[in-house]
Amino acid sequence: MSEPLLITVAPTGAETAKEDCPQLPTTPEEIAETARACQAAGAGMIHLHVRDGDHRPTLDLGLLREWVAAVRDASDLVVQLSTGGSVHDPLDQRLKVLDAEPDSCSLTMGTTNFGDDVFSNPWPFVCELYQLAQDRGVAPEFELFDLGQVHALTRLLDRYGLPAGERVHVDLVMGVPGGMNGTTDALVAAVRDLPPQTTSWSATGIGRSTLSVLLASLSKGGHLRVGMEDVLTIARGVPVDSNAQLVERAVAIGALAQRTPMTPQEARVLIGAKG
Ligand code: KMH
Ligand code: ZN
Repeated sequence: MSEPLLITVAPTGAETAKEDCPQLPTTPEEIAETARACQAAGAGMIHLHVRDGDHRPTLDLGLLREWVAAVRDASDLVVQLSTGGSVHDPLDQRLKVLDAEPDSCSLTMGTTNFGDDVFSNPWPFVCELYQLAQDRGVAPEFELFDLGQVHALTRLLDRYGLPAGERVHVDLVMGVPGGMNGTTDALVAAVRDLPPQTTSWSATGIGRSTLSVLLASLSKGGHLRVGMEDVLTIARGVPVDSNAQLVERAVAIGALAQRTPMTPQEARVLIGAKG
């Protein structure tokens, strides 16, 4: 029997402006409705970036807590907070994200050119954030933007051991201008080199690489991340209506590969989240 399919939805991100994309969920009410609709469509986990009252990215602890509570009220989704934030967020504030007590946190394994910007993840920061997640019992999702970061994950696990929940869940973020290509060949190379401690992995392709990465991941037995953080069109020149539309498409393509969406509870077990 085929393994159930984890679909993570990344609904907002930190890099798209509300005025450029009014359907982007940027308020607690919109994120609650998004969580409800995406769970109904087949998502098991949500990767959250929080926005302030002006729809701008923020790491304000009060707002982080409010968004986590809004998602928990509206759904059973595993709540993963981004510790990547926006390319402009300072490292010390990114460490404080864990104070909002998410089930999971993203943890990027190295610095990446990010279009014209730099997504900064120096090694000492990565180590500090990882040990904090271990201490707090928060399940990390290791985000890998290039092959060097696959190697860095091996180093991290060898030096500091397993996460608190003893599961190693990886997300390959492909097609960022500055990171690895969003191609089948790049995905195969990254999966081949994942450390042996890896227990599950998903992949997402940014922009026009979204479908090729989705299909490559399914063909290698991986899981999926979809959402408006990563892609804003459903077909060339056609804007996405809602995050649920992207989840529904992932469910439909997953069904062709004989994969059934995981429930949030199954997702919790898969990644080693508490509760
Ligand atoms: N916004 C990107 C610079 C994460 O969430 O951990 C970083 C990002 C990764 O989205
Ligand atoms: Zn993110």
